[in-house]
Amino acid sequence: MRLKALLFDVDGTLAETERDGHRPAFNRAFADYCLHWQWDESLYGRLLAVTGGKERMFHFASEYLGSSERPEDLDTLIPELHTAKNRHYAAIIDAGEISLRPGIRRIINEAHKAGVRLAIATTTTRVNVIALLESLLGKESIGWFEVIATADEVPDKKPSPDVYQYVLDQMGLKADECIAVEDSENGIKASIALGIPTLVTVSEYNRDGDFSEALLVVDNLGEPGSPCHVLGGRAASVVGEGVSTVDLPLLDGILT
Ligand code: XBP
Ligand code: MG
Repeated sequence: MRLKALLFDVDGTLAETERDGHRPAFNRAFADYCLHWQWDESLYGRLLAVTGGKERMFHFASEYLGSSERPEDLDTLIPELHTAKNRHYAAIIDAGEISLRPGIRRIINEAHKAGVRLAIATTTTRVNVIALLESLLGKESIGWFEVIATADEVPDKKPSPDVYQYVLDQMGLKADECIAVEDSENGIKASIALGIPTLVTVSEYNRDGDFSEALLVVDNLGEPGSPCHVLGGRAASVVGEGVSTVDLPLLDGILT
């Protein structure tokens, strides 16, 4: 098999974590601090253009608050809000309110069994990734990922390619031996900058992104009885419209 590793983004890719996970967690943290900030679904969609929870709050404070509404101690406040937000996020995950997207458990199990190496390449904070993996894939799944690269290891966030470079370096892999699995334009910019072939599984907040550089674009990875749909990508014509699930033989076949 030419395919040596699958490199997974987290938010939007493994699970739809943004609308019903991070977003309400931010709002609960704002309420904890008696801030009258409220991120509704549509505002949050716009704010997602900024990757990283702390960066997103700084951006909101500078672009959406008038100078009289803007707290003076933002440099102290925002890290505290972020810690509170991540605590609320873990509680939401623990309560079982978020599920894996279709086909994710299947392809991770397939790769694990076939000896295709696995890694995480995300801009999210490490505690959030561990909470999600342990809760949705099981505690043992942490050991299946050879590298879990997060904002804690790599501060420069996507679309910077740094997190992917870190993963390739740690695993001693070349870009063309891997497939990155992403859901967003910022994500694919990061992977494609290094020439990593990228499978895009479009998420609810990222339907209109520019995915023209993708190897393949699908609506999800599909499950037996619940087929996925091919939306585009360089390999779309090779794969054809009849494909119902994205699996390892399919990915290996289009990695040319
Ligand atoms: C998603 C993000 C993150 C999360 C919030 O990144 O942009 O900022 O919205 O997580 P990815 P933090 O899709 O690469 O996982 O608050 O931990 O930043
Ligand atoms: Mg993502």
